[in-house]
Amino acid sequence: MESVPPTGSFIVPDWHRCKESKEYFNKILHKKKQRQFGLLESPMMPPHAAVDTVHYKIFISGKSGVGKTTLAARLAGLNIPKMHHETTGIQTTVVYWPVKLRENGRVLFFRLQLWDCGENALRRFDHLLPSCQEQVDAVLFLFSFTDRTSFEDLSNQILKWTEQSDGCLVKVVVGTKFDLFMHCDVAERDLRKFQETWRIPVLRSGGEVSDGLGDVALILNCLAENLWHQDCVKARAVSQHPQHEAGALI
Ligand SMILES: Nc1nc2c(ncn2[C@@H]2O[C@H](COP(=O)(O)OP(=O)(O)OP(=O)(O)O)[C@@H](O)[C@H]2O)c(=O)[nH]1
Ligand SMILES: [Mg+2]
Repeated sequence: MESVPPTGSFIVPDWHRCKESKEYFNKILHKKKQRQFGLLESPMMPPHAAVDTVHYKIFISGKSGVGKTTLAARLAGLNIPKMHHETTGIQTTVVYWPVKLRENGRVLFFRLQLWDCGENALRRFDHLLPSCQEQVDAVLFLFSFTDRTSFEDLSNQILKWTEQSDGCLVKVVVGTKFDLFMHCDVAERDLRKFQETWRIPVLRSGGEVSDGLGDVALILNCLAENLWHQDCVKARAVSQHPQHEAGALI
């Protein structure tokens, strides 16, 4: 298993709090909230400060009601649903996130396309899962702090996705409803044990959106960092075995 890089190995953590990042973050903000970009839109920098954009597809996995749609809305700066309305098919949401690479100080825009599919729809219609799996770069595995069965099912979910992938899949676990601590059903020691076994980052989400970008930075930076690491590993493999790549193209 390829080890997960410690936080901050590849990208500058908390960069959104630095003054010099303002000109980049201003491009994804509108009235202090994340801007929504249409299909053909993207953040525009002036020509002298042009920035490359890297594209990724992220699938959000987890049982019905765990908070997939809520998390997608939170990450994109959209209104968070108060009620549970089952997602009846696939819903995609695009999030742009500027990142500064540690290695060379280069800035990149990460374009994360979040794929959220209602769990019941996924069971009902067989054609949905293959579309979600096609060329997916990362999976966010959700469990709810208020539902122990969702936590206990994580291992199955992770194994299933690992079998389907060719070894190149970023995996991040997010515990939702962390704000409902009175009803917490998953202890810290369970999380520690899980992390020791799986070596997958475990993040927390929940509560009112209060800290602007700070609320989502941890999850978006973690995704960006692991996606970048995965790309570096892939690039290294190609440079060490160029004949494999050439063979694949024939
Ligand atoms: N308090 C709290 N409520 C949450 C949180 N995340 C989700 N919820 C609530 O949980 C309910 C279900 O959330 P959804 O995001 O609709 O669930 P889902 O995983 O998309 O469900 P399906 O579309 O049926 O698969 C909603 O009422 C949300 O408001 C959270 O972090 N904290
Ligand atoms: Mg949903």
